[in-house]
Amino acid sequence: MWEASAPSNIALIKYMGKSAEGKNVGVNPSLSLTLPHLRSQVLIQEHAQSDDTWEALDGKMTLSETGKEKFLKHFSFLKEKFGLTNKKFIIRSKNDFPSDCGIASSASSFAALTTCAAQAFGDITGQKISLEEQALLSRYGSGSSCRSFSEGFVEWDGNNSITPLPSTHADLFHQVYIVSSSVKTVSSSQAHQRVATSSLMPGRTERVQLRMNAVKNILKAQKLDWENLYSLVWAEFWDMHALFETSQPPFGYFLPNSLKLIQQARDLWETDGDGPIVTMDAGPNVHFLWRKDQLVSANFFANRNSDIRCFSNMEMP
Ligand code: 2P0
Repeated sequence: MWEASAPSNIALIKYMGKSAEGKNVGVNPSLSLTLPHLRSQVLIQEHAQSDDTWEALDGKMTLSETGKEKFLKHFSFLKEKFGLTNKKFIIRSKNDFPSDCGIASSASSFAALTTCAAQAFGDITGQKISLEEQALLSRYGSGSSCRSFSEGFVEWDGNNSITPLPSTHADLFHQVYIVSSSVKTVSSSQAHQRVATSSLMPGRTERVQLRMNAVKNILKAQKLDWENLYSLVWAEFWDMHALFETSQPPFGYFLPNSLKLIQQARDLWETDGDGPIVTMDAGPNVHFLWRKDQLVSANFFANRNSDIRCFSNMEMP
């Protein structure tokens, strides 16, 4: 039996839109921060049945039929890479955070599946593959998962280059507020396709490239330009959500509490000249990043919103 776990990540520069060649090649580069406190775990065991099967590791987690199919398809792809199509396995998985909570778990779960399969198949065949190769293979299962193979900030060019970015600024508090845990009416995979119809798609790559260069410069500088980082990450998540709302037909994820949280952060910036980095994925939940010296503000913010479920790497009230 083989076991592995992998972290999730939150994109500051978003992977949104795939190139026509398929294989989860992003139309633009992206940049994320790894979230070691939000993890998926996978167990793999050979079995005598005629097919690979999936079941929940804790007996509780549910996966939609499409989700299960996508997971098992990636597993088959990995077996093929190692020449192991004749063997059948049972795969058990779970997220360390509740699976019903609306935090996209595809990054951590596909990274954990690829890591675990690489260990298992490496032991069976003697073919050991590097972390870089594992990240590349994971991308075929789910694009964002390729950024979960290193700590800290990670840049993905959208294709075959995944680069950890050395930075002294990655030690941050993270909070994600679960505004809704309902299944999204437009999945991330559908969003990737639908944004191709947006009138704002022309020029998107150029806008991302400018923000990417600016964010990378901030992350590598000795002194952290937090305010500019906030502005760039703010512009980027609104840019992505504007793509959604200008697609044909338009779609969107904002709920009243998403706006309430965002507004509170904006108020903090306006009154104090300081506040958290704010971002959202393709969903209504809101992510905040705080510097370690903002502990008091971060706690105050959490207390004020204690009616909304929150996951964090800080002790929550
Ligand atoms: C990201 N998202 O960069 C962006 C921002 C959501 C919003 O990557 O189809 O689940 O599996 O390659 O990785 C979510 O898309 O898409 C995502 P697939 P994935 O994190």
